[in-house]
Amino acid sequence: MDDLLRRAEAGYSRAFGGRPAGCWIAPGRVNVLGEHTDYNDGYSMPYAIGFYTAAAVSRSTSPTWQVWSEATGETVTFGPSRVSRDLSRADPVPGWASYVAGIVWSLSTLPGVRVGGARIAIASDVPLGAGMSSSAALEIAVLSALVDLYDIELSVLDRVLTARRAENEYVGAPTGVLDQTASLMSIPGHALFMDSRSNVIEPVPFDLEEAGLEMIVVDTHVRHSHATGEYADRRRDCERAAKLLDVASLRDVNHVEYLALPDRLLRRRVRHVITENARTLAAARALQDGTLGDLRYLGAAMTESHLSLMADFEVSCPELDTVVQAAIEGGAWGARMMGGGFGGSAIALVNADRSDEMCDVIAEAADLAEQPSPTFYLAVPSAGAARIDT
Ligand code: GAF
Repeated sequence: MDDLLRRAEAGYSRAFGGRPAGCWIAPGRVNVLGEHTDYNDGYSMPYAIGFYTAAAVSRSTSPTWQVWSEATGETVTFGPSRVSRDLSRADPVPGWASYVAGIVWSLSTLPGVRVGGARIAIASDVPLGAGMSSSAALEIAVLSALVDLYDIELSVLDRVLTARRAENEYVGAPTGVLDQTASLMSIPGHALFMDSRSNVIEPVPFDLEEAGLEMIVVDTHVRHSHATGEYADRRRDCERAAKLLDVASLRDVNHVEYLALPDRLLRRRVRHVITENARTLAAARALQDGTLGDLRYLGAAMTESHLSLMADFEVSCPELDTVVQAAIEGGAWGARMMGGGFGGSAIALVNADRSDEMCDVIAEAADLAEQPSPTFYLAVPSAGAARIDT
């Protein structure tokens, strides 16, 4: 963490001179269970990982936003016209800076809120584009900074919704609230049981170390953006099915009712959402009331989740399947693809004393399948966003 903060501050000094008013950090996330459920009003169970994005920020007197990024070495500058609602569609700020511009835009559309200019330096340890929500980490770090620096009163839920709106309406990625919620609200040693309908978030004990377990994240290096077609296609399938079934969202459908859908593909999509919600709810309740006994018993539900995402929701890819199969055959308690899918990362729940061996087994499987050599990370349940005084 010290190194990350130093890099953000040093970047700030190099790009803008002087010292920032403060540093705000926000983490990436994994999701234990509950995939493609958030935009169906359903359940999920993410937690923040110990990889953070840091934003070293100061207010500026002019109404412009200057954003330097360590990853690109470039400074992007934008002004009010480029974050206005109309121009956001016709003339958006391009690339990674669109997440920052989206936050400024989203905040500025809230009633009574005025966001002044800022100088922002970004450094990040969250692997980019690997399905660990580097974009939500960036959004939440910048949002937290602007909210503090401009004394904007915003509840935690409104922060989540403001960040999601930036992503949906400015960047153009039709995502749910999973990533922003995890980045903002996570608690060390816990996962968050999220109900995306009521927006009630309940921390559930998730102490991997105490259980002698580790969660390995395996980045397949297959890249996919949620702003492109397939994620939106799945979302549309769900909305179409809900409409045909005459319900507000797929949260309201049970195992019998969905059989009324004539279209097999839609039935598969709905079956995933129903079973994924059931798995996540059962796991969260068992963790809450202590009946699970041991975290390793979550493994079977994780693997079932993968099969459902692969066969029914069709969002996996050969590289993710290779990782999951190798992990299971190698003795993991469970494994699954994670996040939106079509690439990115898988997670595997393993005995801590076997995690090195597991990485070797997975790397060998990728090699045999002639797929890119994966990168491994440990996902320790960590704290959500914070201001750090340096
Ligand atoms: C991505 C989205 F950003 C989330 O909102 C969620 O839908 C997830 O894919 C799938 O569960 O991470």
